[in-house]
Amino acid sequence: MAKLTILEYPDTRLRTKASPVVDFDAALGTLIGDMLETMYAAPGIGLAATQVDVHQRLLVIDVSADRDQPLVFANPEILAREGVGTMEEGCLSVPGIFDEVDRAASVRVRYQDQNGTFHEAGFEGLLAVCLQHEMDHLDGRLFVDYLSELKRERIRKKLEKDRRERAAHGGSTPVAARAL
Ligand code: GNR
Ligand code: NI
Repeated sequence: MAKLTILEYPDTRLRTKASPVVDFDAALGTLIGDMLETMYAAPGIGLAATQVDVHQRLLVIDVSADRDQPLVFANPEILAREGVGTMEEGCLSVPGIFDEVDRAASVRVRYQDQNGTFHEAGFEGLLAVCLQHEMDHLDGRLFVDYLSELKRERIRKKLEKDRRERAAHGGSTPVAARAL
């Protein structure tokens, strides 16, 4: 297993629209293992392939308290949405920034597992929010896109400054490692 590098806003590679997963082979299994390792190490509750510069429609999630219930979604599609709810979101690609986003409260999703088998299931709560957040990544969207232009510009400037300081002082601008 290997920990992968997570792209950070405003890296334009995060804007890539991912292509469907077509090969459900050993290499996909390796990528999934590496994405899970990267997500757990971060730590995060989800990770989309886009964030590690792999532009396939693949994402992993684990919202369990014990971090022992990994979920894998390939080629996910939302069949139906219900209700709306607001949650404070964060993103490993927008480190240290948290803000409220409105999303569907529950979603019905069709997806494939790592063997290519199709599934259909309903999700709600944090899992539904995380799924929508990750599926946005696969279409090149970030949670900051739902904020005002003013907030987005402030965030971009802060992250560019953080990045410059990290480069200058060899690496440690503290980033809130809370909850996520
Ligand atoms: O770790 C994460 N936490 C989180 C919290 C609220 C809403 C969405 C998320 S996803 C995020 C990890 C990440 O950036 N996935 O793309
Ligand atoms: Ni994210």
